[in-house]
Amino acid sequence: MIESEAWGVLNHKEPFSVMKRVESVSTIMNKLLAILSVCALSASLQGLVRAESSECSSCEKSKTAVGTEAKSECTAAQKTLTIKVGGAVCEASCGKLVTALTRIQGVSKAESCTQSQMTKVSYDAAKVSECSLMSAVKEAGYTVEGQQVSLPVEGMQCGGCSTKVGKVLTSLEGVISGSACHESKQATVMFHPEKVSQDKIVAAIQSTGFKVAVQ
Ligand SMILES: [Cu+2]
Repeated sequence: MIESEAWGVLNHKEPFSVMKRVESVSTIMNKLLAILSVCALSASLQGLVRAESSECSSCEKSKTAVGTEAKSECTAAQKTLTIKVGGAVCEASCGKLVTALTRIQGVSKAESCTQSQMTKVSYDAAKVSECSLMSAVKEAGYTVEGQQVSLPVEGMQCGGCSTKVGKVLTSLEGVISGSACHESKQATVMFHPEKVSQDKIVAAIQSTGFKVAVQ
């Protein structure tokens, strides 16, 4: 495939006839092939990295938005908190909530959706804790109705496996909703952070025999 692409490039490149005097056809073709394969390799590598660290996509965005300042925040301590917030039902209240959150030191990005009432906060876990973020939401006059996490689950092969995981999740005290998908290899759980911890959720999933890849 790469070879035919290389021929296409060769046939359409105009400066090729000039270069022909200096270098032989095979030398140039070899060089082009080398360049093409490097491009293809780096593209596939980028794809791989992107697929593995989808968590980091939000800080990729903030990097381009805020510039070099945000670059240092793209570390292992970068985390995302997704919560369902009660009271943020209009553009104005969502805006107020987002402003309150982004004012906190360590928060790189906050976004809120009026329709789903979901608020997503990207933060540096070394600077601010999940708990203080939720306190800030309450202080701003809103309620935390639930926290949502997506956990990578290994070993699910079919719908039966995901149903098994989903069942154990929904039977857990403090879990509002929970489901798993064997295709995306993910479990998505909405829970009351005061009633059940993320560790307990992970333990419940692992009790079904599937492994949760710890983030
Ligand atoms: Cu199965």
